[in-house]
Amino acid sequence: MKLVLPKRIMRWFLIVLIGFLVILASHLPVDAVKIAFQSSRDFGEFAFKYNIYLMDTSGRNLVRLTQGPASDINPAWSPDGTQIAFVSSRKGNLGIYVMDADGGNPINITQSPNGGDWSPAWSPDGSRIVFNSKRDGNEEIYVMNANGANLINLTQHLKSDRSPDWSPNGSQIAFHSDRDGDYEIYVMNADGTNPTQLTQDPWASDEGPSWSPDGTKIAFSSDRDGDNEIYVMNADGTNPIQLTHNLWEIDFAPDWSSGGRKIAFSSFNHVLRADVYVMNADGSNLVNLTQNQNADDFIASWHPTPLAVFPEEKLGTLWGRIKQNKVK
Ligand SMILES: [Ca+2]
Ligand SMILES: [Ca+2]
Ligand SMILES: [Ca+2]
Ligand SMILES: [Ca+2]
Repeated sequence: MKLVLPKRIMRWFLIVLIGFLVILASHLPVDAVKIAFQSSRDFGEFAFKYNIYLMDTSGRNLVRLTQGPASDINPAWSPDGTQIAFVSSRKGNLGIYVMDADGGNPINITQSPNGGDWSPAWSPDGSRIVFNSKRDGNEEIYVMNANGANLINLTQHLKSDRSPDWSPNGSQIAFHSDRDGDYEIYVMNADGTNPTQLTQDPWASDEGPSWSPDGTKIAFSSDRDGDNEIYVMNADGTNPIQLTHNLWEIDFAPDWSSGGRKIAFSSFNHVLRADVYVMNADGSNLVNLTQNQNADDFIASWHPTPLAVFPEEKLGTLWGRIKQNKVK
């Protein structure tokens, strides 16, 4: 009889503990399992043409999302993971397009006769797309509604302003510019005001900023030690840390996982063939996901939500039902 009470308490303790852990787990950030990227594998060596592909974060289950003779590049997931913005030459010059996550329904949303549109990124609420373009003679950062309306030049600076990335809280846009003579990372308010220089590295090209999902850090690439590597710094520019040490490889274009635990990036190896890599956010556990020596695979965009849109996954089915408003 003496042991009954402790056993019962033990059982309730375990139930409460398991319940607590389940609730905790459901609130932990989760990394999505899909990465979009551009690949030259359909066009042969040195064609410098690309299609957009999808793969698992294991590097498996490749799916081609675009086809045709034009180049499709620079994929960028919408924040809800249902669409991908990209750049295509299918109308002659480079314009911004948006397609469904399965590659369907591509729509051309910029139609500048000068083209030169590049590097789209979404606002965190999905309502706007920021990109850079040299349509007016020099590279500027432009913002527009996600359907292409209300185009605004945010930078209006004679130097090259490129590679915008919207902060997760929506208030700022990071980009790189050579306005001090060489490329540095800058942030500005989302309306283009108050541009602020974050890196101060003369001679080095600091490029391709990517905000961490919690908004506290910015990853970027730099050749400040003589060879292009991935770095991460606080969002105010302090405490830069070198994450990669891949001598003779050009590491660039970092993109954080949805949960913030990993960073995908692109790397040209010593024979200038590109692959997509993933590492932990501290630089450990580096993995080559594409491992394709016959083609260039680069510009990774990590799916932004843990709910994948793909029917082979149970969560994907749930997401599909949410999309169709069948789950209220
Ligand atoms: Ca400019
Ligand atoms: Ca610099
Ligand atoms: Ca390197
Ligand atoms: Ca490759």
